[in-house]
Amino acid sequence: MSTVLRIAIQKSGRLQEDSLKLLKESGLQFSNGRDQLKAQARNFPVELLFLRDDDIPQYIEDRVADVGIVGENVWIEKEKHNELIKRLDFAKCRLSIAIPRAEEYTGISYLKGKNIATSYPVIVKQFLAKNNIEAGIHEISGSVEIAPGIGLADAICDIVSTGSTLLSNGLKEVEVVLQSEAVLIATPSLEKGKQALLDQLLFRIQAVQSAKNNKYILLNCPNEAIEKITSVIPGMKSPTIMPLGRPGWSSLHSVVNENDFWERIGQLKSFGAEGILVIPIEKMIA
Ligand code: PRT
Ligand code: ZN
Repeated sequence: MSTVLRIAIQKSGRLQEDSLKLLKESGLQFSNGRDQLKAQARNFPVELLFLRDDDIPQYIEDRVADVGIVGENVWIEKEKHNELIKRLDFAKCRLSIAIPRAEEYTGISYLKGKNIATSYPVIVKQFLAKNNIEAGIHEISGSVEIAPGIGLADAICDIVSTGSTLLSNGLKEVEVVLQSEAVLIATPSLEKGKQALLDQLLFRIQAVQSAKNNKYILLNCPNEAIEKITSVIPGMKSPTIMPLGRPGWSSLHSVVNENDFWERIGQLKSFGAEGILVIPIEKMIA
């Protein structure tokens, strides 16, 4: 039987769409049957397994799946024998402790002797131990944010993204326990053939991520500005420079990083750049 890499992704929920999108952008083609348990890629030896996110670390430990995509929070909480292979830059959130808004928070010692409701007992326990705090942990599986209001707990530890859930339940965030995003996890020692497939996939994911973080930039500039401009947008090796029809002017093509995009544009304009065009990049391979 030929080697196939089995990738577990969330069946439905916050991770599903972006997980599939990443794999599609990495060139994998699947027939979309949402209700199915498995899907075979048409053009790459990959099989997808659609599972509940909480079950993915266990399936990987049991080697039913080889790799999987879960929130870092789930990966840590489940304490399975899996390795974090790559951070995937989506489903960003934080796991935080929150208390009723009317309470005065006096620092972490406030939590001493309190009862904290959470779906993440392992992570909360580690956090409390690290900070030398003794507190009770009340594990509940959903609707954690209502626990203080119904007298079930003094505080909660739950996922926060915009903070609006806390707000509408009369709570305030007081400690960030963990920053999380979607991660690719895998069995520690994959057999050689599967590892080779994973390496190919990682190479593609890297190309997709680099492309997202960069833009292709074209501009016109007076020839005497070329050196200065090159120093701020050196590109992958060096910019492409072509003479314009107008004497003394050139067209310069390069790559600019998303993070310092606006700062660079400001600099380029001050150096005399004109007619600046910025274009998304689909894949980027260094
Ligand atoms: O059914 P299954 O078990 O597979 O899914 P699930 O319901 O357990 O998980 P799901 O789909 O809700 O979330 C999957 C993963 O997405 C989580 O493990 C996190 O890593 C990540 N993620 C990112 C979030 C959020 N953002 C998020 N906002 N997970 C949950 N929330 C919830 C949070 O629990 C709270 O109720 O949204 C609320 C807070 O959001 P704000 O915007 O009001 O702060
Ligand atoms: Zn879940």
